[in-house]
Amino acid sequence: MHIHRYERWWMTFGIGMLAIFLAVILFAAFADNMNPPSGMMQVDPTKVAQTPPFDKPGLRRTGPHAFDAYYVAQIFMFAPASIDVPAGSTVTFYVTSPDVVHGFNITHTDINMMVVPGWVNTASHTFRERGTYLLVCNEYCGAGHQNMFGKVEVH
Ligand SMILES: [Cu+2]
Repeated sequence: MHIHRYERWWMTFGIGMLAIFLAVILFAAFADNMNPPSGMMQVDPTKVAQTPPFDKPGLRRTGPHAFDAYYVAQIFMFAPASIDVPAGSTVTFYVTSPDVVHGFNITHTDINMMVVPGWVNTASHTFRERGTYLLVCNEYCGAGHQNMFGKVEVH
């Protein structure tokens, strides 16, 4: 069977690209150790209010400059609505939802998570600059979505 020269170039190019993509994925997985999350925390969405630590959402100090912040995102509020930490603190956020999918986005940081009922999402940020950081829900979650916000005060 005769394959036109240009056709052969395109096939070589296409197969070459697939080989490069595969090499990038394998490199990230094995050399950079980038893997999908495993052992993620789960929580029964119908029992969030009774499940520690989400039965008492809020800030816990874990070290001189370290905090854990446990949040419940629900229609249409965040609990806690506001937290207060000293500048230079690293805060690890743990968020879950008892109802629908919400967003958890803290402005001027790289914290931007999807909050899915049944799962605990987590991310950390070191707040070096003083100020008030706005926390917003950026996943449309219902009629009161625009009222769903909180804040992080860094003093
Ligand atoms: Cu929401």
